[in-house]
Amino acid sequence: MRAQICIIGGGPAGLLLSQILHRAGISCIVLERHSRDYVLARIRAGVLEWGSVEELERAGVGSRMRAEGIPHDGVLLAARNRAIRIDFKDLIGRQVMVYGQTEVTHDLYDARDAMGGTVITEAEGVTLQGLPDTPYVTYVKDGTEHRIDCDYIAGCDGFHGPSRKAIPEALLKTYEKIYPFGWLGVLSETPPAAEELIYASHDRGFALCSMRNPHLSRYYIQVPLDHKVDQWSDEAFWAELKRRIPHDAAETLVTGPSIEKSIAPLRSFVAEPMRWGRLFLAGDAAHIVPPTGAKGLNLAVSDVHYLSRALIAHYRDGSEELLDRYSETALARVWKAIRFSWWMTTLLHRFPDQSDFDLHIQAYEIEYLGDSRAARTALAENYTGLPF
Ligand code: RFL
Ligand code: PHB
Repeated sequence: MRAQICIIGGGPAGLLLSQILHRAGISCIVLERHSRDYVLARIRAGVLEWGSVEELERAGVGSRMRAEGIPHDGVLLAARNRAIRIDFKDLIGRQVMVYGQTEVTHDLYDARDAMGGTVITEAEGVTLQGLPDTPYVTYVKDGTEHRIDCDYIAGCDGFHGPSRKAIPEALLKTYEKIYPFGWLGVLSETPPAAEELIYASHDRGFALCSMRNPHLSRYYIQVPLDHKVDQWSDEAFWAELKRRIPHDAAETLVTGPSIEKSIAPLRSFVAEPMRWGRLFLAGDAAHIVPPTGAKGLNLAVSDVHYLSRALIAHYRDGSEELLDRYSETALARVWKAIRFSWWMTTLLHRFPDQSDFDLHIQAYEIEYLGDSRAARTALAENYTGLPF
C-alpha cells in the first residue's frame, strides 16, 4: 500500500490528523493496535479548551459536540477554609467545553467512516522502518504482513507506542517528573455534584468532581501509588470523596454504583525534538501531563493543528518552512502546558514529604488566588488554553 502520510495510533491525535489531511486532499492511512470498541471504551479526558472546540469544528466534527457538549464559564477551587470561583467569563471572556474524549473519538471515527478514510484497527507488530529519510511501516493483520510506503510517518501512538522509541536515544532529550501519587477515578450514572467542576485541596488529599453530561458524573481522588483498584469499594470511594469536597457539595452528593473505576499514575514528560527526519510525533507520544490542568487531550489537538498546517503547506506549495519549525512551535506551547499542569498539581495535592513550610506556601498561594484578580486571571488564561 502507499499513502502520503502513515499515521500510527487511532486515538484523538491520529484520527483528527487524518480527518484534517483527508479534507485537504492528502492521502493517509491510520494504523491502530486495538479494536475500535476498545478505543471507544476508554474513559479519559473531559474538558476541551475553546481552541480545541474550534479546531474540531474546522475539521467538520463539531455538530454533536455543539449540541451535547456543555460550555462552562468557570471552575471552583475549594480549600479547607475557602472556596474560590475562577470565573473565566468574567476574568477573560472565555469558556471551556465539557465533552468527553470518548465522544470526541466517537465523532472522529464516524467522520472517518463517512469520508471513506482508511483506519486499520487490530494492526499488530507495527514497525517504523527506513527512517529518517525513506520511511515505510510494516504490520501484521489477520496473520498477514503488510507494508505501507509513505512520504512521512506521524507518530500519534501515545506514551507507550513505538514511534518515539524509533528515534535513536542519543538524538532525543527527555524530561520527566513522576508524582508520588495517582488518581482513582470513578464514572457513575448520577447527576453531577455541582454545575461546575470542583477542584478540592484537602488535608486528606486532592479530589475532583467532574462530569460528562447531566446524568453522568466523573470523580477522582488522590491515592497513594501502591493502592490497587480492588481495595477501593464504591462505598469507600464515596465516603472518602465526601470528606474532601466542600460540605454543601458532600451533603447533596448523589452516589450510585461505579460503571468504571481505575487508577492513573501522574507524570510530566517531554521528549525533544518532536521530529526525526520524516517522522513527526504528536500528542501523548511526545509528552504527558498530569491530568490536574486538563491539558493532555488539548495538547494533542494543538500538535495536530501545527502538524496538519505544516503538511498542507508542504503539499500545496512545496514549502518546508512549517515542517522545519514544527517541533519548535509545538514545544513552545507544550512547555507552557507542562508548567501549568505541574503548578496546578503542586498547588492542590498533598505530597508525602511535605514540610510545614511547604504546607504554608501551598495554603498562602491558594489564599493569594482568592485575594488577587490578577492571580485568578493567570489561572483562567492557562486553563481555558493559550492561543495556538
Ligand atoms: P492516545 O489517546 O493514547 O492514543 C494513542 C493511540 O495509539 C495506539 N497505539 C498503537 N497503535 C498501533 N500500534 C502500536 N504499537 C500502538 N501503540 C499504541 C493506542 O492504542 C491509542 O489508541 O494518545 P493521543 O491521541 O495523543 O491523545 C492523548 C489523550 O488521550 C490524553 O492526553 C488525555 O486523555 C489526557 N487526559 C486529559 N486530557 C485533557 O485534555 N483533559 C482532561 O480532562 C484529561 N483527563 C486524561 C484525563 C488522561 C487520563 N488518563 C487515564 C491517562 C484523565 C485521565 C484519568
Ligand atoms: C475529567 O472529567 O475526566 C477531568 C476533568 C478535569 C481534569 C481532569 C479530568 O482536570
